[in-house]
Amino acid sequence: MLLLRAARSRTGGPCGRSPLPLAALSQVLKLERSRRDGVMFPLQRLARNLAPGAEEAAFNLFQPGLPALQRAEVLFTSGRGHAIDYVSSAVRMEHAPTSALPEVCFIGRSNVGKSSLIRALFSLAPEVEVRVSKTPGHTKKMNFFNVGKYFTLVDMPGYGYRAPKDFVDMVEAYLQERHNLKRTFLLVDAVVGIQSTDLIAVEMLEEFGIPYVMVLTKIDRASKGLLLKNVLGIQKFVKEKTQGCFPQLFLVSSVEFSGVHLLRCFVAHVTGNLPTVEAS
Ligand SMILES: Nc1nc2c(ncn2[C@@H]2O[C@H](COP(=O)(O)OP(=O)(O)OP(=O)(O)O)[C@@H](O)[C@H]2O)c(=O)[nH]1
Ligand SMILES: [Mg+2]
Repeated sequence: MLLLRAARSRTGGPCGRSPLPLAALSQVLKLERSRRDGVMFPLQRLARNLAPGAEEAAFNLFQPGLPALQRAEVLFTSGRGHAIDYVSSAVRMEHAPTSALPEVCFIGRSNVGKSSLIRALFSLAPEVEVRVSKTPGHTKKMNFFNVGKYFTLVDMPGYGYRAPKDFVDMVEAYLQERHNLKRTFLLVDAVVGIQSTDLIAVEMLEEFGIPYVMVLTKIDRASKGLLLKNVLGIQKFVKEKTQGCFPQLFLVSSVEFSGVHLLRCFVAHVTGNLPTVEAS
């Protein structure tokens, strides 16, 4: 569940959270080179472990330079005249806020790390509190956030274990009816890879013809070898079995902030707020 803290906390009041280490690019840039690359571009960093001559195309499709990452960070940083706000929650489409803004949503198995990732993306707007839980099935409603006048981000309840019983009705209706939906982020646990319930989500997205992106979560929990194995397996799956999935995977750790800066940039890009993204 997501709660908006009092506006006064924005100025560092009693409710405010201070930004976490590595939440801002300025902190990441102070790291030594290989650690910095791992935080900013975890997938490309992993590609260094590929066998010589291996196909690398799917590792390098979206690789923005520092100026684009910095422009995206500005969008994700709240300030005077640029509020990042929790809007409302809904269990049915009739209750979803009407929005003309471009929208992105985050779906995936319960406990895969959707709310944690959104909290990491919003870490430079400490007044927005995104609650996560050790027990699966925490998020029970669709939660809508506006990022200034630029785009809306939606946190979804998870499927699988203890999912709300009307999850399918809720998310299916949302995916079919939400005309301003620009991209769906399908989160998959990097340690265990694609599970049978994830295949149901993939089938749904493919059937509806909705453009989506796979995000591998909790990469801090996977060894480099396991991560590479799972990445190669999922890349093969995406290439052979999907039409609507973006061929590049996004790797994230909401604990270590790996991939979070790149994902902010991709969200800004797909919502039309960063039309030109120069390569790094
Ligand atoms: N190590 C590690 N743990 C994570 C990461 N992301 C999330 N977690 C943990 O995973 C658990 C579930 O995280 P949530 O963000 O609540 O998962 P969710 O997908 O929103 O779950 P539902 O709301 O039930 O659908 C929590 O205990 C988090 O602390 C990560 O990147 N690394
Ligand atoms: Mg959640």
